[in-house]
Amino acid sequence: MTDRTDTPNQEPIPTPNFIGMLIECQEDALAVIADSNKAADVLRIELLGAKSSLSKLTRQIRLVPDADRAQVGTVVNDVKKSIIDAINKKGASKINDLRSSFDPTMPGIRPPEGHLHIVTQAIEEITRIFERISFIRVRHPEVDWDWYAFGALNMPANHPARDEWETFFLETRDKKQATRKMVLTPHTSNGQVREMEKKKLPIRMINIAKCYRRQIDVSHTPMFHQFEGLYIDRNVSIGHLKGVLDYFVKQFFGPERKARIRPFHFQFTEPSFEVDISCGVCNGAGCKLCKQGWLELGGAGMVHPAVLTNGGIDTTKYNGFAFGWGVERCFMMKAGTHLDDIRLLYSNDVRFLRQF
Ligand code: FA5
Repeated sequence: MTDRTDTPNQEPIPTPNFIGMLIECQEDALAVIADSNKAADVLRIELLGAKSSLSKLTRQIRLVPDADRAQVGTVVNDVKKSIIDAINKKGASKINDLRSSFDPTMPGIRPPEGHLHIVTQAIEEITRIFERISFIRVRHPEVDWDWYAFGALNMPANHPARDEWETFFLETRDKKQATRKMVLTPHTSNGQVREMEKKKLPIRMINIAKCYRRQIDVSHTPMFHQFEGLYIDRNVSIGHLKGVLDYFVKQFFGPERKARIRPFHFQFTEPSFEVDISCGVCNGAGCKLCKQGWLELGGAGMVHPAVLTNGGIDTTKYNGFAFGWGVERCFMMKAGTHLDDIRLLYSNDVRFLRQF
């Protein structure tokens, strides 16, 4: 498009010349609109904006004799209107073109489908397995009073056993403004006494929740999940505990995987055990993830009478067992996952997550 105002002009412009230049500007603009595929907004800026040839020419109207300015102004307005009309018409015809080429019966483009995170999938599977033997999934706080996480579990303040949980503590104030300790729950065992306080017996609880500890390496993350089983009834024995653990291992890991129970110590169970499963990465030969072919999944034991008493349960009539295992560790040990670093689960790398 020719710019008729390239050279700043201070000389008077005869009215017919100015009108001639306006008409040329209009013709150029209409030709641009006809040939261009640009959007209406872009054309509006290009042809009518402050830097357009028309605007620059209009600014020179002061060089037209005073007596003719009103007449020239009318021509300027007409030229502008014709350009605006042409741009609008072009925009409308583009939409009509699109409308006529749009076939609503064509199959749509399917958006990519995601899936639940693998830890959520594992939680759902674990829930289903325990539901089949009448355990009920419950939820308890993931930020809880120190009492439920430790005190009620037979670990009074300053008890050395608390150190094993590498806990994040929060200082809070209760209703009376007294300082009280809360914790980011380091295990799901805080749900034990909370469940007993519901006063509904027998208890068949499966509590799955987030846990937090100051730990990170190939088999530890600062946030992970545990599932806590609690069974309280009359005449519960270690045989019942072993039966439930065997049932879970066969259902979740497959009939060929082996579990073993080792004597251990927890303040809140007596006797206590740790449960290991043969490593699914090295098939028991030993690798960087496991300890000589076995990976610890969690703890278990018969609920300590002090814990039952803290939950208001009559220990002359009732007893029970509890277990608490890591969800991520269980998922890693499942046949076919071949995961040798727990941190991968939370790396949020979709190339990794899409595989499951
Ligand atoms: C406990 O937390 C006990 N509350 C378990 C228990 C419940 C014992 C009921 C008796 C009766 P432990 O600290 O060993 O125990 O943790 C249990 C499991 O949680 C571990 O075996 C492991 O599978 C998982 N786990 C613990 N810390 C982490 C972590 N930082 N990252 C990932 N998984 C973890």
